[in-house]
Amino acid sequence: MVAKPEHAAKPAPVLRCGRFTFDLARPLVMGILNVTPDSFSDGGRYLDRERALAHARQMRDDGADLIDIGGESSRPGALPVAEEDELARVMPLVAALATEGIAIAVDTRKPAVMREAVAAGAAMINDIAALTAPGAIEACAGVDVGVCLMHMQREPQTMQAAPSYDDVVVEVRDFLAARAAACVDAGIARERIALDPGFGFGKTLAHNLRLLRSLGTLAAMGYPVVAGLSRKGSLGEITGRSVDERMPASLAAALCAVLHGAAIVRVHDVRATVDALKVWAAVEGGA
Ligand code: 7PM
Repeated sequence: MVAKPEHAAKPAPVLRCGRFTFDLARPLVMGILNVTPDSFSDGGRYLDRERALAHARQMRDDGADLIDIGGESSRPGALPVAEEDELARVMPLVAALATEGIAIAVDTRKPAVMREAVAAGAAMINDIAALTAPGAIEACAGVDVGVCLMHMQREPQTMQAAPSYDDVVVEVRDFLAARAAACVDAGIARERIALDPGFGFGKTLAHNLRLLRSLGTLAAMGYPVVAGLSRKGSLGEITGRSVDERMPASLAAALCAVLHGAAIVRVHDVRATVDALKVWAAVEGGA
């Protein structure tokens, strides 16, 4: 066995998502596209669609590396959305924005939506159920799409009723490790997998804070870690602010997540987050 010289060039870590290869030397910003019922009421009105497209382009201009587009099915307390409604709401946006060269993540649990999204040029599938639906792994294998595997305890309708763990970090880590292994076994390349502890998905404030402090433990599995804390309830609990007043708390949370090892932050306020990360990078770059 030949010992590797200490100075041997280590391949820079990357995340491959379709035609995009992201350099993980700096944190990535995933912008959340607003497709709430009030701003996108019937899933097809021209003005609603134009507004969503304009919002996505603004986030791209503000420095988002990826734009996450989702139906409503992942919102805590939300009822499942019919497949045809989800497709009608999401696919025109995916097709238009992917054509413009924007890296699009599609937030879905449904294999049929995954397949259509990939066909329309989506770069990543972001699944709050970590590809556990029958056929979901198969929909993402054999194509070059990236996948974000998220941990969730129970279902969105009931998950915040009484979240409980013996050890939240161990349970989240073991679940994500098992899901990543299932994906690798199915032929999804390691470089296409990201992991997410799922802040707020069946977690109390104390659980979320422990997970945030332990992102390094998750990152040690060798996959980039996604952190989604933007505007979430835990930030409201800490600050007493309503959801539309949580931008400063969200910035602090995103920065904390990066300091603890997150490679990707999923945020609403792209421009402010990019500025915060630039300051952090300038400080670290001088070290
Ligand atoms: C209402 C409440 C609407 C909460 C939407 C939400 C995550 C996600 C969501 C996350 C990944 C939100 C959530 N959260 N996907 N989808 N990680 N990968 O705050 O934390 O956006 S939905």
